[in-house]
Amino acid sequence: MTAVTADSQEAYEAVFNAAVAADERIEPRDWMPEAYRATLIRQIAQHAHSEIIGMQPEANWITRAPSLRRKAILMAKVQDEAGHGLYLYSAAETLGVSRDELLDKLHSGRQKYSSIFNYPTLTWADVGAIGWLVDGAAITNQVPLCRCSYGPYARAMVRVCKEESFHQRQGYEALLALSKGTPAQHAMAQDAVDRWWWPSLMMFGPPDDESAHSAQSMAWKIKRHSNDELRQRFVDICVPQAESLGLTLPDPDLRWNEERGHYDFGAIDWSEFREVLKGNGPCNEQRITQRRRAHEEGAWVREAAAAYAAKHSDRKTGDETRETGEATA
Ligand code: BYC
Repeated sequence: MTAVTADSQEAYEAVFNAAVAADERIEPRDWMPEAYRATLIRQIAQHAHSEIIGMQPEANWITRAPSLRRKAILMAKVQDEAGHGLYLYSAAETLGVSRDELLDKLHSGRQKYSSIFNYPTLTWADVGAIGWLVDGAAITNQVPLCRCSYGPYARAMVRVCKEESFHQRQGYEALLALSKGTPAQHAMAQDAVDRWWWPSLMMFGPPDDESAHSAQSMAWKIKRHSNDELRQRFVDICVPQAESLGLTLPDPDLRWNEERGHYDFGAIDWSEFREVLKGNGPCNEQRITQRRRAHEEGAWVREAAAAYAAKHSDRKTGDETRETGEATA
């Protein structure tokens, strides 16, 4: 971003607006409007929280995966989600908030995580449906975020999307195996898709005319597409994939619209979405209780890591002192 010479607020704002208009990246040390910073903190924190809460429904199946191969794959995937949380908390920290503060807001319900993770994983097929639909929806939403105007978030998204694309394929492959298996396995796959389809469409957020933040976030080039545009893109991708899987999407109104060049789909039950956001989804309480417990039980790990880092940095200072021949205080 070009250096700011004038010190007036308008001059800073003009430089910021010009950088956004020119598709340049805003970096942590650049001046930015406070509302831009707050919007990014809200979205990135919510995204980070979703990654770590999202570990729970899938981790539920690690001990019961049907083979060693499936278990190894699932463990790697759940571990990837933890990694995504770490990149995202680090990106949020560049905006001047601490990870402790963000976790505290998650644990006290002052920040959200994605609605999708408040649904239970009832059978092994749910792991496949999450990979195919939930990770698929996440990629559709996150690929445009690789071009987000805020540099650290955009860069984190590049790696996240590469990993999500593996996740999506493993889910598709696991569902395909079930769909082509015994009639009972096929029925299990169909049941999982029936339960995960509509909540996956809700992941994209409320319809455009009810989306409080979309207009401003798109003007700032944080979001590149509206919630409804991305939802439509996802439906268009999923319909042929469902056909290849030999599974049916649970929507009788789903049909190709030649004129629009898109699939039409049925009405989403937004009252369900609002209830889940209010904390009344099937697993809201379980997810947050488990998260708080994991945080408390992990206190000794954080303390040990901090003590190790402090010891390590003392030793490093000692080494440098020896090298320069300076006396230590
Ligand atoms: N769930 O004005 P809007 C993953 C809230 S993790 C809950 O449209 P915005 C994975 C919204 O926050 C993937 N809340 O908002 C992990 C706002 O409330 P506040 C997670 C939602 O921000 C493990 C209000 O509704 N992905 O892939 O412009 C295993 C009005 O909405 C939801 C991300 O986080 C929702 N679904 O647009 C497997 C992507 N939708 O904050 C997979 C990054 C909306 O004013 N985030 N709300 O209280 C985004 O792209 C945007 O934040 C959204 C919403 C599209 C989600």
